[in-house]
Amino acid sequence: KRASIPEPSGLPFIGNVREFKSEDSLQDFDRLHNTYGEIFRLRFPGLGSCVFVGSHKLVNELCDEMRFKKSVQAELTQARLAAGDGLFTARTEEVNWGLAHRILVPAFGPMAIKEMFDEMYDVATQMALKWARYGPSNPIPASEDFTRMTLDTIALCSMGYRFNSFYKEEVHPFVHSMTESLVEIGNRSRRPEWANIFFPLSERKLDKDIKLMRRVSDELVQARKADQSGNKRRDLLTAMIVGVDPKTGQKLSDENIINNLVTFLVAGHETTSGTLSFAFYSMLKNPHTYKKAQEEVDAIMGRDAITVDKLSKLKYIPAVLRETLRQCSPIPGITFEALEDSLLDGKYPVKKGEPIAAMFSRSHLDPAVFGENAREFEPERMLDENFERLQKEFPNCWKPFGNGMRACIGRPFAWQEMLLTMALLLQNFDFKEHDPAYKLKIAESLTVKPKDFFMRASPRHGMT
Ligand code: MNH
Repeated sequence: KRASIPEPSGLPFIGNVREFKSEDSLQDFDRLHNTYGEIFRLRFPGLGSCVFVGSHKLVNELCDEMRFKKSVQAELTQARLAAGDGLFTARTEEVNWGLAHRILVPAFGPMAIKEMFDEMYDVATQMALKWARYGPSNPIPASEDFTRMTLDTIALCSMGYRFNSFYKEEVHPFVHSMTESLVEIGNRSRRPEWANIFFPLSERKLDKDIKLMRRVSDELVQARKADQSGNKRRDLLTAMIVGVDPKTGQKLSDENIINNLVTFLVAGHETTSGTLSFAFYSMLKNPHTYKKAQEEVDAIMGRDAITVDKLSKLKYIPAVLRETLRQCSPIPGITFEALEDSLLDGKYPVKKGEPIAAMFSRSHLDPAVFGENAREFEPERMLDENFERLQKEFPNCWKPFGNGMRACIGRPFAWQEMLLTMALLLQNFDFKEHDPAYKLKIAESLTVKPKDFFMRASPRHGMT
């Protein structure tokens, strides 16, 4: 009882590209799922095809590492121009993935992350001071400032480098090149390789931007290696320079260290920033959740300094973050491929190697798991006990950090940074929407985040 995977009819030469016509592609995917069901295939001539799945049941099947693996194609192949065989863009079979994974897992462990707390606090406080000075009548560009904060935080914690984004109107040249190259990497992934010859200016600019990012990263590595000051920093850069793989006894090459520095800077900030913006957007649209979150912070922190220990006592705020990541995953889908020709759901044939995208933007809203109110923001369902029960009954129903051995290595880092930021902000400010009529718009690059989202902040304790 084989079935064929539904496919919208395409056009010669351009295939299904016309399906992407809404303000953002998430709306297009939602529409396609509504039309074709929880699985369909799109074809992009010159680029190949991709199967998209949007139900919990099918996503759960893809998470089986005996049958499927992470697929590095399309955008991820293009991203290799900048990040090479860094952890995110490496194929699992590449020697350097296993090597860097084994060396870096301990560097992202609970002790190491705790040690980064003071530097995270340092950067988060810079943002809070800026917001205090904005005062209650100026709109705060939430997404932009969260991006300044998360970028400064990952650079400071991972390699001891200060971008000082809160002290500059202009972004740092590294950040400029990173943003520009991500756009071009996106453009490149939407055209066949042979067409690049028609974009010589973009190609040259991309090359220049990538060279700049890699030169800055290289300078950081060389500066650290040459540092004779008895500097005892134990950050990710140190781990990569001195770390020895317990399995092979090998160390990382300079080339691979640079690939991973670029990887951390990119992967380590957009996602965290997007989650914080979505969290504040959702809380402000659902004021009872905002009130509960602030009451929790007041009960646990009072007006005292925030500590790692106090963060671990929070119950509701983690639920707010989990609920945010369920509804608005900054990485709205990840791509798998079958290890062998295979049948999905026992009936849909897929060929070995064809990319299959697990769309969390859809599967995280599956009524079979989350009920008829799946599209409502309800942090209660994500409180520890409920969250555990849900995951037991519906394995892989919440996957914002990816799957299995290729899951996010930065999760504990992001979690601590997000809890700290939420606590610090709710402790010190009362927030309002800048424009109550604002409806969520999505900005897309490699990740998604809110576009044009502004808030107002009144200092609560005469903070100056
Ligand atoms: Mn992160 C992989 C989501 C924060 C560094 N991350 C992934 C994947 C998802 C993801 C999804 C899997 C991608 C795939 O299968 O193709 N990451 C997030 C989210 C946040 C996040 C939602 C914040 C919220 N990530 C961070 C931070 C860092 C980081 C912070 C760095 C400090 N992530 C990575 C790296 C990988 C990754 C590195 C690749 C890991 C691997 O494949 O070995």
